[in-house]
Amino acid sequence: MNETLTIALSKGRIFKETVPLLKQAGIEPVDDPETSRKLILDTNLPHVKLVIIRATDVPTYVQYGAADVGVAGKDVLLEHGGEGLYEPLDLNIACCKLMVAGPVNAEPVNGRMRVATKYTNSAREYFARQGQQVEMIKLYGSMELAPLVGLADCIVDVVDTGNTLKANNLEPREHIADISSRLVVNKASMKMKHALVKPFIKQMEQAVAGMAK
Ligand code: PRT
Ligand code: MG
Repeated sequence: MNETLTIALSKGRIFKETVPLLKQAGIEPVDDPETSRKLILDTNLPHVKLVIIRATDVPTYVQYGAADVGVAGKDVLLEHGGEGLYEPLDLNIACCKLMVAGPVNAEPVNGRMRVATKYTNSAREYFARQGQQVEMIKLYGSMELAPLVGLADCIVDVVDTGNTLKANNLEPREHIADISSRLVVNKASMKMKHALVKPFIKQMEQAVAGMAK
C-alpha cells in the first residue's frame, strides 16, 4: 500500500493530549512542533504524516481532503458547521465548557446585550434559543478583555479552570455546551482510503478506551 494517511493537528494542548493516543495507536511523531519549524511532520510510520495548523483551520483542511483525518475541539466544529466531515470519535481530551460570562455584580443591561466572542454562530444560536436579541461583536482572541473596557456586556468563550475569568473579575453565567476534542474524517477519504482510515479509527477508539481506565 503506497497511500499516505495525513493527520491534521494544532499545536499546544491538542497536540500534547493527542500524542499519547497516537502512541497507543502505534504512531509517534519524529519532530516536536513546539521546537521544529516544519509544518509537515514525519512519524515512525513512513505512510503517516502530521500537518500542524491553527486549531480553527483543522475542519477546513479535513473538509477539503488536504488532511484525511484531524483532531478538533467541538467548539471549533460547532462554529465550522461540520460540512464534509465525519465525526466518528470523541477523544475525551482538551475538555472545557462553552459558557456565557460577564463582570461580577454587573447591573442588568437595558436593551440589547452586547456579546463579544469568536464563537458568533454558536452564540447567536444560543441566544436565539433563549429568545434574547443580542448584538454580536466578533473577536479573534482575549475575549475576557472586552467587558473590562466597555466593548461588550458579556462574552461567550470556553472555560476550563475558570482562573482566567476570576483573574479578570468575571464570572461564569450560563452553560452552553460541554466541549471535548473529536476525531474528524474527510468523507471521501473514509471511502477511498478505507483500508488506512478504518483501522486508524479503531485503534484510536481502543486508545481512548484505554485512557478511560
Ligand atoms: O491559540 P490559537 O488562537 O492558535 O487557537 P485556539 O485558542 O483555538 O487553540 P488552543 O490550542 O488554545 O485550543 C484548542 C482547543 O482546546 C479549543 O478549541 C478547545 O476545544 C480546547 N480547550 C480546552 C481550550 C481550553 N480548554 C481553554 N481553557 N481552549 C482555550 N482555552 C482558553 C480559553 O479561551 C480562556 O482564554 O484558556 C482560557 C481559560 O482557561 P481557564 O483554565 O483559565 O478557564
Ligand atoms: Mg489559544
